[in-house]
Amino acid sequence: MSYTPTPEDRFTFGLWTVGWRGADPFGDATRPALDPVEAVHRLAALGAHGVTFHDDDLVPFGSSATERDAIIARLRTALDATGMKVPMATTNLFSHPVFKDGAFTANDRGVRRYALRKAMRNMDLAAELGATTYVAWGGREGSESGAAKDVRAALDRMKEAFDLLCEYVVSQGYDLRLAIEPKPNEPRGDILLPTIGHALAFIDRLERPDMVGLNPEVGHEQMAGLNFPHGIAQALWSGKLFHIDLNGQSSIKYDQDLRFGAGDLRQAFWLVDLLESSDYTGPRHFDFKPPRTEDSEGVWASAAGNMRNYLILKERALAFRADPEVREALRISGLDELAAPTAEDGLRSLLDDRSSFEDFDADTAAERGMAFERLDQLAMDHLLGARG
Ligand SMILES: [Mn+2]
Repeated sequence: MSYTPTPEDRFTFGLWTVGWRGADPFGDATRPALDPVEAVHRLAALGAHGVTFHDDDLVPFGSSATERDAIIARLRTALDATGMKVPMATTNLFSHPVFKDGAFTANDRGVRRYALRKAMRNMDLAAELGATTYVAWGGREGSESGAAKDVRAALDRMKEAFDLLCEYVVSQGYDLRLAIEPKPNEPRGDILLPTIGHALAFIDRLERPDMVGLNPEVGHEQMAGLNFPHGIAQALWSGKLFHIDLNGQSSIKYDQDLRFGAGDLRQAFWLVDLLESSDYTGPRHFDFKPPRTEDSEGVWASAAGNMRNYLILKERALAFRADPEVREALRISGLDELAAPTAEDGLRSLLDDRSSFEDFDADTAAERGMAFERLDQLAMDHLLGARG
């Protein structure tokens, strides 16, 4: 199998990823600014399918209408020349100091109204460029201290914001769905809708829940110590995996945004195994940061590594599932049993079945070894290339 990506693999990158200049809380930028047009050409040459952007990645905050039009025209030319797509766009509601207390849930009502208008303005551009997913990451929707935020009121305002954004999409006739990106903390001490589970519960309370789903990010769930493939499985089960942010994270610490496959390699393997066996057909979107140690060429090596690692893991996951010994091990471990309903004949039949309880021999059932270790070692052998 070739590890060379093609547009059919649907790999996409945020302009802010390869364009990250390496400024962090302790140090200045280590790389020059990257022209979004160059990013489009370089990513296309590497085999990517498209790019995504925050409004301010493309059009610097405060640009005039004339400047904005010229920038968009240049991008469109680059997209046309390369065949690159824009499947998703999002809003920067966190960089400008006006958003220091959040955007949709800022205590200041004027900031909330401005944030909604800023999002809607970029939705116009997203729709114009053919995007079908609009991501909402509420990086500053949260607090550092208890009394600073009435969380129930803030959730009312968050619901109001999503209801208004959905109404706007419908009123404009756009083919756009919204995708919430959960994150537990950073840059705020604690962020609202911190995990996939919190966001799923929130979506159920919206006026148009069918229009809103998730854009989970690998590192964000792992920052909370959670199992990312489990979260993605629940998002899929709920019909809410609208988009996905792939990257790498090593355990519970600051948001590392390593290239995909770096960090927790085993979770990356199970994630690819899950995505490739699911009905998810959306982009494989990378939201990573090339470390600030890299020069401009190192950025492209880092970008290419994301796609290469995905394709290697895809090959290994497919080989794992196709291996007859694995299939037998899965059967022995009871995976086919788990797929069968527990009481297909209903409650009455369960209650009437003495073998289910009165005559059930718990001690004998307890003797069954699950053989998960042998199964997992087969997966490890496939992952590490130690098989076949
Ligand atoms: Mn991140």
